[in-house]
This record gives sequence, structure tokens and C-alpha cells, in this order.
Amino acid sequence: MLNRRRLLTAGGLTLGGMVGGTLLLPRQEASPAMADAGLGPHRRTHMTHGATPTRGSDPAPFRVRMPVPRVLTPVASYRDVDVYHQDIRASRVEMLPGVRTEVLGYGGAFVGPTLRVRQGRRVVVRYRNGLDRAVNTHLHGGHVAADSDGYPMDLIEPGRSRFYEYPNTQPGATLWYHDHTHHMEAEHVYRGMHGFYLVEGRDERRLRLPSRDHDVPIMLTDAHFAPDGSLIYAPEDTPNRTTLLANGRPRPYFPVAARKYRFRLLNVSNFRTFHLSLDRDMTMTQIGSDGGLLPAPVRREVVVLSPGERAEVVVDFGPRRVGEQVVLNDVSGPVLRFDVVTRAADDSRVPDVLRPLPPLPALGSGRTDREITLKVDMVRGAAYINDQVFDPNRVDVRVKRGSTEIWRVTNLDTDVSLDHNLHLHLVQFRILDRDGAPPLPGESGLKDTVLVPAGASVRIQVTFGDFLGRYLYHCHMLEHSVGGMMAQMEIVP
Ligand SMILES: [Cu+2]
Repeated sequence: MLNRRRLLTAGGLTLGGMVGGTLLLPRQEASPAMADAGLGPHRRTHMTHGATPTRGSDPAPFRVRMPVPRVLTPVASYRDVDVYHQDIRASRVEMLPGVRTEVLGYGGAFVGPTLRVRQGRRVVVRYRNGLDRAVNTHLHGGHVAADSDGYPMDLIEPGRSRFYEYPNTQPGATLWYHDHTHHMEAEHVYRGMHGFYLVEGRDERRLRLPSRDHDVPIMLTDAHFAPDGSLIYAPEDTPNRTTLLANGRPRPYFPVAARKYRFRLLNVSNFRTFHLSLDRDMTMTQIGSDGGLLPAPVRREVVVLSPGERAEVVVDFGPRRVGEQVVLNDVSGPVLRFDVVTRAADDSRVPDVLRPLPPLPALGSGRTDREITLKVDMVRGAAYINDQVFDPNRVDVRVKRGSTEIWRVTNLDTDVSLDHNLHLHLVQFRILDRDGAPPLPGESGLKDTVLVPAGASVRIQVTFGDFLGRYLYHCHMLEHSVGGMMAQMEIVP
């Protein structure tokens, strides 16, 4: 287990693969596809001594099939609420081929079971903590009351259970749940405490997007395996997390029919930003982002996902012949191979109009603008929002219920390895601009997490709803949030 002293001691903490300020930062050439994404290439840090990324544990790609996480069944259903039970426990599961790896997970799985819920239908989940340590659960992207949000000090003790309530009043979206225990969230999420929570919007059936077996959630992350198959976790070990995982298996293959699929891509890694593209000159049609469907589909050559972000894409294998293969690549290498194994009828479609966005509320005379800065301090080994580390006893921002604000989020780190992002709990916001330029393709919809590259600034417009209380905002590169890059807002009447 990590302790706070180790995290905050100079020299002991490395933020995103940095050690004592000695860095070697090879810049990769930007391909035209990367330029399309507007964010430049993935930039991996390499430490100058002692920790060259090791690939010994990285198995050959496409040896195992990508599983689809099972869908959780309610234990009880009433007129307006479904009740689910989730056990959080340690277990040994097959991740690398033929090897058992100990994970901490929901239902004992590295990728927890998927909750598929409907907009307008309330859900209650009883989480039972079968671990030897206190944990909690945060519904990332969820519009929920503060006491169900998984505040870092609001924990479920070992052997105890706790009910969380999710109203599901928001539009359909790809949400996810994960641990948010103070100072432990990075290690817990790394070891498997995450799963999908899919809200189906009332408007979705009539859109006739690919559905059922052709609507597949794909959780992407990276890991560092020891030779015995165990997961190695250390905050400074990010460069060694070279084994890419899709739904918990290393660079797997996935059999598909020659038709359209809806893939819900989610990056749960602690530090890696994925830059995803298809080979064979195929493109993805992005239909959704963090907060649900976009107003209109957007063709993407590259989909960029920083930690915590989601992109829903439709991929059409219809023109492919049986026997063909299509690889989903990250800039660091292959992630997943789609194997076209059968022909299929396809009456799904991607309509030109998906889901109109709510109009941006007018900002009245009481308009509130805030400046949010993100920075790491290598000397102190700390990570800051507005020059301070997280303090649960300090409220950083007071927000009036129902108000609309503009936040300018600036990454004060200029080192190219030090991208950050910002995730706000409770709300879905809109991206207004990036350093004055329009948001990137695919960023026009509702967002709860935004990438803020080194030296850049992003303005977001946030409307706060009905819920009162304290909620977090933080960098979702979880080694950074553990290091202090986290703050809280209090919504007041
Ligand atoms: Cu960060």
C-alpha cells in the first residue's frame, strides 16, 4: 500500500513517469492523422536511467479473444427502481494467456459487470466491501446526490455494505464506476476497481443505432505485469505499463460480423492518453462523448482519449469480406484486432441528427468566471490545483445551485510530458474553446473530462443542477490526483 509520506516526499514521487527532474523526452513525428486529432502525438516519457520500459512481460498480440463484460441483473425491481448488488473482492483471473493474476474488482472481475439502466428509472446499488481495506464507488459522469458520489473520505469499511442511489435523470450516456478512496484511487483503479454503467436514453431506440450484440463496451488501459503474472503497481512506474488491455485482456482479437457496430471506448488508465485509429484506411464515426450522443455524427481518423474520457463510435465492417482483419491501433502499437468472421443483415443506421444539445444558458449579469490552474511541483513532489494540494477540510469553490459558470482551465506545466486533464464530478459541461480556437471534432457535446495539454488552456461552461453539497474536481491522471491535484466545490442554495 502506498502511504502519504512516500507520495509527498521529494524524490520518491514521480508524476507520470518523471524521476527527480531527469527526463529524456523523445518527440514523435506527427502523422497527418495525428494532426487531424489536433492534439499531436502520444508522448511517452522515458527516464534516463534505470527504468527503460521493459517489454519482457508483453505477450504477442491477438492471442486471446476480447471478452464482453457480463451485464448485471437486478436482484429486485419495483415500479420505479431497480436494485443491484455488487461485491467488491480480490480474486485471481486470467488476463495474460494461461496465467492467473490477482485483481481487486467488482464481482471479482478486472472489468466489473456492466449496469445497463434506462433514463428516468432509478437505480440503487448495494456495494459490499469484501476487501481488507476501506473503499468506495464513484459513478463517473453521473448526476447524483453528494452522499452517493463516493467522496474520498466517505468509505465502506471492510466487511460492511452501503447503498448508493443513482437517479438516472440525465440523457443516455456511457458512464463508468470506479473506486475513489483518498490516496488509494490510483492503485485501486489500476488493480481492477472499475466497470461500465450505460444509461440508455429515451430517444435512442428510434435512432436505430447498432444495438444488443452490436453495441460493445471496450475498456482500455495499460498495465505492467511481473514475470509471475502479478500486477506491479508503483506511482512512478507509468513508463513500464506497456501491456495494453482491452476489456482486461492483452491486445486481444474480437470476432465481428460484416455490419455496423457501436463501440463504447473508455480509457481507464491512470496516465496514458490513447490516440486510436483503424488500419485499412477505415475511419470511425463518432456518435457520442462523455455525456452521451453528439448533435451529429463526426468522422474521425483518430480518436484521442485521455484518462476517464469516453468516445462512442460506429465502425462499419459491412464493406469487408469474411476473413479480413481490421486493427485498432494506438500510437504505441496495436490495441485490438477485429476479425470479420461472418456476413450479417444490418438494419441499423447512423442518422444525420442524433441528439440536439440543450442551448447554452445565457450568462446573466451575475456571471461567474473562474481561473483553474494545474501544475506539478517536482521539488516538493506534489501536484496542485491553484497552487494547493487537496484538503478535504477546505472548500475551494462555492457555487450557487442552478447557476452557470465559465471556468478557464490552464495547464501551467510546459514540459511536453505533462499533459493533464480535468474531471468535474456531478455535471456535464460544454467546451467553449481551446486557447481561443474552436473545440476539437467530437468535443461539441456534453463532457465531464477535458484534456488540457501542457501549456494549454481550455474554457468550459458549466451549469450546476439541483444537488447541494461537496463534489470534487481533479486531474484524472490518477497519480496526479493522489499527489494532490484535486479540489472541491460546494454547491450552496
Ligand atoms: Cu494531471
